[in-house]
Amino acid sequence: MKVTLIFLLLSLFSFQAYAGSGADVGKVGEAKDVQKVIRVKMYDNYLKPTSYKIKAGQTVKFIVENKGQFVHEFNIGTEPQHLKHQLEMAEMTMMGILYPEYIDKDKMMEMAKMNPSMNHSHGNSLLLEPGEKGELIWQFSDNQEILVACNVPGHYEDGMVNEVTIR
Ligand SMILES: [Cu+2]
Repeated sequence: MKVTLIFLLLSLFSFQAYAGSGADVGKVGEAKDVQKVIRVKMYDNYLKPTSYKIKAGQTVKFIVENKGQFVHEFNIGTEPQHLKHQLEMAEMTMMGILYPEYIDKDKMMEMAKMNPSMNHSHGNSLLLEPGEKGELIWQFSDNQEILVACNVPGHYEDGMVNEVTIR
């Protein structure tokens, strides 16, 4: 059980933890390299804009706001990566960390203490409560299969998944 928890939280905080088995979709970018800023609003259950046009190698800053009544995630990955992450999100729900309207952050932090490598909250994903705003800087690869999605249980199936066109 303990091992499962560490793996789960590691996956949550660090993209690398589950990128190993998947395709290369890029990496965390640096503020000085930002070439494009995209504002994203998350609703119940869809994202705006609904598609993104990005150049291969471009560093993009996403300013993401949760305008919905439920917790939503902004996550950059391929379909297999999203499907894998959905299992972890479902596990978070079962453990009483992730609720439809909020995240039990104390519980999440308590579990993160078990592994010091979880200190960096940067990655390919933002998990936001209603009203919360977050930023993510990502340098895209030339992968044509990249999707932006929310992996909160049920939301992907509901249509919270958008295509990224890499030119
Ligand atoms: Cu969602």
